[in-house]
Amino acid sequence: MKPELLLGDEAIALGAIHAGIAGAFSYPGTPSTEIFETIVARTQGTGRVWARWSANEKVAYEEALGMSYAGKRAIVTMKHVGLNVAADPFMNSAITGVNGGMLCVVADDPGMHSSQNEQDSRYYGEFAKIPVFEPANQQEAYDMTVEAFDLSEKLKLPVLMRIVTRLAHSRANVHATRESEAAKHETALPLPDPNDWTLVPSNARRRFRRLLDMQGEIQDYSQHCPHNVLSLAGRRGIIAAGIAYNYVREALGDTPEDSLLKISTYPLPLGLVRDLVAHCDEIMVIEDGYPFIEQRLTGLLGLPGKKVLGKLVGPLKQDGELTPEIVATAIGLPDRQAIPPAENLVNRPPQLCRGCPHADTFKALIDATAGHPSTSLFSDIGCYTLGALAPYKAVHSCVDMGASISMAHGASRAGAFPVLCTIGDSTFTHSGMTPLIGAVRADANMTVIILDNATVAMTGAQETMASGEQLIALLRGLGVKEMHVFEPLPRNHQANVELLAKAVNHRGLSVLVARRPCIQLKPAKKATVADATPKCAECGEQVADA
Ligand SMILES: Cc1ncc(C[n+]2csc(CCOP(=O)(O)OP(=O)(O)O)c2C)c(N)n1
Ligand code: SF4
Repeated sequence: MKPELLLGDEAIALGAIHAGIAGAFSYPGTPSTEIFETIVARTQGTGRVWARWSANEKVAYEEALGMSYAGKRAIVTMKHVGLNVAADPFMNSAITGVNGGMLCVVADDPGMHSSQNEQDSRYYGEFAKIPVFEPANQQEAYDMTVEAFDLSEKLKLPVLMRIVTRLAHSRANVHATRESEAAKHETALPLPDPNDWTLVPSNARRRFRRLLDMQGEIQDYSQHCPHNVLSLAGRRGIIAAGIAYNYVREALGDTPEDSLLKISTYPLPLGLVRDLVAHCDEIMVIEDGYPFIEQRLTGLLGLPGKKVLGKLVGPLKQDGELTPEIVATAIGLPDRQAIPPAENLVNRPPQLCRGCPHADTFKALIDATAGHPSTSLFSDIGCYTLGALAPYKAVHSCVDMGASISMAHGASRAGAFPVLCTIGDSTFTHSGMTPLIGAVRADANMTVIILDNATVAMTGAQETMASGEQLIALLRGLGVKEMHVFEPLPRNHQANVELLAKAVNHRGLSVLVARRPCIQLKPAKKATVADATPKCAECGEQVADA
């Protein structure tokens, strides 16, 4: 079979299809988005795989868990912070266990290329006490995905796969050798015992005991997993995990003088780690993300008689992403310079596209609040977060998805005035609806501006859950009374400033919807997703001169 040149994300997608998944569940987030998109592209029209974006990662996880309960294989994918959102079902699914094989793939982003933190998902795997896979390259990403489903079904536990940006978004040849296995999983497994899945305390205690009792079996799998490889040579040992193993191999060549332990599964293969430590005087741990392995190796008191290097005592930094150059220097090879970018490539700071509807909303907001020097504007996460940068400099906080509305509510209760928040249509259905219910009930003194550009623009224009009149109906259903729609366009600027100023001065909650499609949407999509002429939801009149 001819190899295919695949992104790490694409390799995982192909592995999941070949493992016989019946469903893929996800909420977009860089660098994980392409896993789901590849599954959709490669299975479209076959009727074999259900794949629609979910409202958020918790929903995606639970949908996958439901499919697993019903006896079919399911994959759920997300970026690292998505697992915070899905943490509740994630932790509890380790107690219920799974029926059909279930794999959760989480893409970490060391270096924060497009994220608000660089948390390391391996801690979640240890926290839930389930097996974790960390592929070192695209071929392993494919192979391990298929193996993860088999393991999940064997142990009746969910399996976590942790990847990082560089693996997700770089390409290598992949031999997809397991295609024929998909057919074996077409028939659903029998339904499980409901007592195992109903986590009332008596059942949960019994199931947690089962999880604890299985730890030996999980450790045994890790110990014998062929993806963990120990080669003993010199008295310096290097432990390298995931993609960091590639960097080490690139630096050391094919016949390294050092002893080398490649780690690709967790819990750590204890026997292999012990053998390396016994053989070596000095051990260097190289891992992308937090010093997860290093910390477990040294514990509280260190390793008597051994020198351990890595991120805790150096030479590696605890923050940022590893690169082949950083790793080579840490190992003690002569400094290598990364290939510099072409001279004619200028550094371009992120900014809103020219003609972006969010830009017109921020311009109107700035003018509407000009008389209020103590304005607090809580933003959310999306393209509009760029309202924090020049020339707008209008945003005062951005913490996590959905936080704009809840933080604004909290600030208004502390007496802050005026309090505004901006939230995109996708972020609103992801996690903005619940805090809005609270703000409506309490008639919080704040102004919520929902930026309805009819798409999930920031992650590549995926479909949004509610836009146009659907969004208005949703807001009405949540009990919003004071509500207006405006179209953020330069020609509407003055009318929009007046509308916003009125809302800001209104005592109590007001909700405004800035409705205009993202200019990057294809014209056909724009026409179908946005209602042509926005009408004010409150009075029914055409807004401004749209
Ligand atoms: C928990 C979590 N999941 C996913 C993401 C990735 N992400 C950032 S913003 C965003 C949604 C943006 O859509 P929207 O709110 O509609 O704003 P737009 O970009 O369209 O302006 C997503 C999915 C994230 N940062 N955090
Ligand atoms: S992609 Fe769309 S929403 Fe994002 S900055 Fe560009 S025009 Fe604005």
